[in-house]
Amino acid sequence: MFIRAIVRPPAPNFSEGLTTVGPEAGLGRPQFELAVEQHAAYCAALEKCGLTLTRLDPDPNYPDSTFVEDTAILTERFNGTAKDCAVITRPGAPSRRGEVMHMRAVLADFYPEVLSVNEPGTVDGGDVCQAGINFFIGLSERTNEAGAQQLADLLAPLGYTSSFVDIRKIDGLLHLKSGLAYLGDNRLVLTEELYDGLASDSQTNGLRYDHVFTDFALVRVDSEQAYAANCIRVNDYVLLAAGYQSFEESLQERGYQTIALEMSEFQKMDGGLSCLSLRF
Ligand code: CIR
Repeated sequence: MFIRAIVRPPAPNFSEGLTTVGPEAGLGRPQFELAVEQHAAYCAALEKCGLTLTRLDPDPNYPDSTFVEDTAILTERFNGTAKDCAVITRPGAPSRRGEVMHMRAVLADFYPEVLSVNEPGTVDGGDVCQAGINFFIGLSERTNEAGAQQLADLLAPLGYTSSFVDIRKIDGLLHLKSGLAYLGDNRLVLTEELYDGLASDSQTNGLRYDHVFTDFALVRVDSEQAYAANCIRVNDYVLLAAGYQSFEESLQERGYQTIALEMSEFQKMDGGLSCLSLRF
């Protein structure tokens, strides 16, 4: 379960952050006021889930800093034997590296020790998906093998296992969690693209794709609903992007209470729902 979250509202120059979407994709540039409104609704949803929020000030020095999830890995408290921990990442995008300095200071208020990923490793929190005692760590444009290995080595003595998932050949997936989410109850959500991409890659490396997700029930999300796969289970609710009716219904049919949130302005900056908070 989660009891707290750290969030940081977008700064007025939020639209100057990194994005692959571009105006030509038809989504356009984000509107700051609307992003602030959407962020406020997101925070209210986290509070409805029972979380106490630490609200950091917007930071115009780092236009992408509203995507706090990329700066740290915080473990979910669950009924297991593994120990809680906090790891400060080393983001893969050079323009985002400085974001971690402030986050380290913030986390020091909550954790007696804050671990770190160091050079030459890079890790974005968006590539790290905890599923109980196991961490799925995406190898991506942002997270390299050295970073993934460092993170796995930090987690192992605390009682966690790690599995690496190579998404570098899967088009359109910035982070592993852009296409993968853990719902609890031993259930993973994943996009068709991720599922099929891992399957076709496995033909070349000789691994069976389902070995990556052995023992999990899988909820596959159709291509048209793919953006919504980046959902988050927070205690009694699943938060997901608004406008993805069939996926939302499939969650409800499985017994989840859902909260749908407008995410358009963050989507324009390649951001998903998970990346707007660090939950712990
Ligand atoms: C970036 O490219 O770093 C930001 N514009 C978006 C980061 C989104 N983070 C995430 O999905 N974990």
